[in-house]
Amino acid sequence: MNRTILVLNGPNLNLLGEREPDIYGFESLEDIRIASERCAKTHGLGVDFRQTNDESEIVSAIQNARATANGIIINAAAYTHTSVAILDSLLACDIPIIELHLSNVHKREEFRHHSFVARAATGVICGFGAYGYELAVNAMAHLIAKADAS
Ligand code: CA2
Repeated sequence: MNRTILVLNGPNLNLLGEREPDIYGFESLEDIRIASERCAKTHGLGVDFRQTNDESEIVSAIQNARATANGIIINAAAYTHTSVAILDSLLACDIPIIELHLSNVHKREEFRHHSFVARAATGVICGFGAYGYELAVNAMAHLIAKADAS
């Protein structure tokens, strides 16, 4: 059976590589998509990699993932810290969810320390830059294999 991970990226992440490399690194989101797909392939998994600046599109993508994906990796960007709507859609999913951030949000401003997404996540990865996406794909492969075995 084909297994797919939805990798969902929130607002402004389309600017990666263009601004603030000291915080977010030099890789573009396209570089990250390619690395994520390559990593997923080593586990026999597919990736549905998306970015949107629109909160309602994120909610709809999460709702659709209930029928089309085996796990969700989400970097909700600024919506991480504000969106109950995204949290509610994640809570309605019974597939594994990994919260991901490029930066170590706990080392940054106070308002980034709280995450609504974390309440729905199996685990959280932050502070590893673009490499965090590969860490998240590897962790998701483990969670999907565990779910398949049970
Ligand atoms: O560290 C992360 O991955 C964040 O999710 C990134 C968000 C931020 O609001 C979160 O607190 C942590 C911001 C994404 C903005 O991305 C940019 C990339 C390049 C230039 C400007 C913004």
